[in-house]
Amino acid sequence: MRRFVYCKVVLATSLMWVLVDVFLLLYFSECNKCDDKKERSLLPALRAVISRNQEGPGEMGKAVLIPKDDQEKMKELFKINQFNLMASDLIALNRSLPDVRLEGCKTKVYPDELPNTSVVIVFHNEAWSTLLRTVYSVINRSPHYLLSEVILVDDASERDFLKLTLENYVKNLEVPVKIIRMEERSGLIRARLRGAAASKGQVITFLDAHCECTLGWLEPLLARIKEDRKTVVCPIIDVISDDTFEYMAGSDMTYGGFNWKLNFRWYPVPQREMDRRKGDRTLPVRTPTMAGGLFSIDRNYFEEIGTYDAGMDIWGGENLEMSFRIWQCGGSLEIVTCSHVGHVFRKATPYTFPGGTGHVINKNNRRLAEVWMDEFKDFFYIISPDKKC
Ligand SMILES: [Mn+2]
Repeated sequence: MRRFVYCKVVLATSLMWVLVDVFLLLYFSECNKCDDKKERSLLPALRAVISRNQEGPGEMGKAVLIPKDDQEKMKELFKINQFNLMASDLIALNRSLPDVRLEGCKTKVYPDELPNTSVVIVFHNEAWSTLLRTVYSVINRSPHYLLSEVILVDDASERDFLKLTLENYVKNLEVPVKIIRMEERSGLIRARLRGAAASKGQVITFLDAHCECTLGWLEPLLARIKEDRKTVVCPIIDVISDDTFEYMAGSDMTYGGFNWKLNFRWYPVPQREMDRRKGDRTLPVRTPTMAGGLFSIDRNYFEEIGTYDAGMDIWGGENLEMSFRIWQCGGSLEIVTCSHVGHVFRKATPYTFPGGTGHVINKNNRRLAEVWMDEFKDFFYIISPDKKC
C-alpha cells in the first residue's frame, strides 16, 4: 500500500516537472527578440508545432477580411504593391497552410540521395511580409540537407527596410541567406543570372518574391531532376488571392501554352498527356511552356543550354524563351503535380519598366521569335505587324 503511495508521489512530481519544462520551452520560443542561440536550441519539430498558432489571421491559408473602418487605409496600401498589403502584414510570416496535394502524393517515398538546391529569389521593392513569408516557407518546409542556401537578389529596390534591416534580419535565420544587390535596375533575367552565378547548389530553384511553399514541395522536384537531369520542373502554382491572401489549390489539369502574340496562356492538359501517364495524375505532366516564376533546373544543364537570354530587359517573354530553349536543346519541361507552391497573382503590375512596358515586352518577344521560332515567327509578325522594326 505504502509503495503505491510512493509511486503516486513520484509520478505526480515528475509530471509537474514535465509541465514546467513545456512551459519554459513555450515561453522562450514565443519570444521574437531572443537571440538566435535560444531559437536554434529548440527541436525543430517541437518548434513547428508551437509556431503553428492556427487561430491567427490567414492561418491554414484562410482569407483575411479587413473590417469596414480600415478599408480606406487598406485601399491606399493596396496601391504600393498591387496586393492587399494590410492583409499580408496581419498574417504570420510562418503561417500554416492546408495540404492540397492529391492523396497519391502524400504517401510517395523519394530517394534519400537527392541533389541539393539553391533557391534564388529576385525582388524589386517587394513588401516585407510577402518576401519574408516566401523565405520562411522555403526554410520551414524544405529538408535542410537539401537546401544549400537562399539567395535574395535585390534588383535595385528603393525601399529602406530592404537594405540594412533585411540584411540583419536574415542573419538570424537557420539556413544561410545571401543578399546580392544589383547596382542598377537590371530586370528579372540579369538578376536571376547573377543569383545563379553566386549559388552553389547542384540544382537551382527560382522562386518569385511573393510565394509560399507547401509541405513536400521540394522533394518531388529534386527527385525528378535526379531521374533525368535534363528535365526542368515546375510545381503546380497555387493561387494566393491578391485581395484576401486566401490560399487556393491550383489545378493539375492545366498546363502552359502560348498564343501567337507570344503571351503565355494556361490550357487544359490534353487527353494524349493523360493517356501517356495511364491516367495517374500524380505523375509529372509534360508542358509546352511554363509561367516562368517558379522552376528548378540542374545547374550543369542550365549552363549547357546557355542559361537565359541576357539581352532581354526587365520582364516579359523570358518564360517562353526558356521553355523553347529547353525543348529545342534536348531537354523537357514538366509540371510536377505533387509539388505545390502558392503565388500572389496580381491584376496589375506594380513595377516600373524603364523604357516603357510595351517597348520592353516587344523587344523581348522579338528576340524570342527570331532566335527560336524559325519560319513560325511569321505568325507572330502577321498578328502583331507593328512589332517588326
Ligand atoms: Mn509574381
